[in-house]
Amino acid sequence: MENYFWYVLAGVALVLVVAAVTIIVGNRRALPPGQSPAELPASGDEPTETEPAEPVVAAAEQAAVEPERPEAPESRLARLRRRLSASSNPFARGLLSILSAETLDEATWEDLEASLITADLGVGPTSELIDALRAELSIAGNADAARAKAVLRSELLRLVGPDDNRGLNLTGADGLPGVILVVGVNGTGKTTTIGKLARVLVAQDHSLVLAAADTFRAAAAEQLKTWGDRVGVEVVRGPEGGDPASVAFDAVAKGIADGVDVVVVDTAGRLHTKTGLMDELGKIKRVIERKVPVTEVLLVIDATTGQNGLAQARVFAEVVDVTGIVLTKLDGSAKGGIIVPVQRELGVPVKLVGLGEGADDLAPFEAEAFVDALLEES
Ligand SMILES: Nc1nc2c(ncn2[C@@H]2O[C@H](COP(=O)(O)OP(=O)(O)OP(=O)(O)O)[C@@H](O)[C@H]2O)c(=O)[nH]1
Ligand SMILES: [Mg+2]
Repeated sequence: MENYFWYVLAGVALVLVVAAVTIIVGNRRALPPGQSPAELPASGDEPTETEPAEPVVAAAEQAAVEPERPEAPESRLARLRRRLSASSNPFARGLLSILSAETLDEATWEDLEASLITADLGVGPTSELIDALRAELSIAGNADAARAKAVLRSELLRLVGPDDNRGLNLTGADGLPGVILVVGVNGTGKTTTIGKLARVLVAQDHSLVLAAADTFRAAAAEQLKTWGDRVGVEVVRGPEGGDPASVAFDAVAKGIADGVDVVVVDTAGRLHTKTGLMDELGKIKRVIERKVPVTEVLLVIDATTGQNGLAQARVFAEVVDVTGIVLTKLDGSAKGGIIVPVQRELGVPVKLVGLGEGADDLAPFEAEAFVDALLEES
């Protein structure tokens, strides 16, 4: 009998131990989805194997000291494409509205016309596009969505033009550096574009020097220096209020002495209507050319400024012989159509587009990729 009592007691104790272990293990596993044990409030428990506290801190520290590397081209292009697609770009939405219209009546065509004009495609290109679409689609209608889209694609491509000449002229003659002069009105994104471009060129193993020929504000040179430091590129600067042409000259002299591939010259933003400042820009170019030819003059235009961008383009082109256009702030802009008239106005191609404020938000402009991104329904 006494033995029987001890058996029962041992059995009860065993059951209690098993129950306690089950509850403890169960509690550890039953975390809400996505929450790791380390995210729970500290309870004095010993760290479990999955405790990620140390590695996370280490990774954060590493990110802070690691020198920056430009984003790989593939993921950059995919991300930039998303910024142009209809879900985030009003210009694309306007274009796609024609494909989803139930009938192609007068009202539909008028709506499309209005949205293209709003997108700054310009009156001439807008009527060309609408006439071509009407001619192609009025017989079959847009019942065949794939065909309607193909027509829209080819007409847009025709307006935007081929990609023959969109590369940057980086190569100077006789082993001398190529020189890129960057110009435009205030705040269009010149300095930011140079910073982004420097990253691209460094990633392509080009050696370069940047020239802070915006001497109006000390902050302008600082801004360029910050970009240069991020990718280990030297920035030549002068005293605040000094002669911008002499900074450009010094930078080019340094570029020649160091045997770099490219010198990129940042200039102060200036209104195209200020004759004195426009003359100064002409002087900067002439002074550089005492040393080496300027191989590329990039005019930076803010896509959101619309038709005023055309007036700017005209005047800058007269003064410095623009060879390529950078269209910035295309991200989320309803004004992407400006690409067409600005190219027509100057007779020079858009070579780069800015699609955000991030360090890698700059892309070479490619007509097919641009049109496809606009027509991509996501
Ligand atoms: N969303 C967007 N913002 C941009 C883009 N490019 C430049 N910016 C922003 O535009 C603002 C002006 O850029 P800056 O590079 O300083 O312009 P800037 O032409 O050098 O200006 P000034 O030297 O004063 O004439 C900054 O806030 C940039 O981050 C772009 O492609 N997209
Ligand atoms: Mg600037």
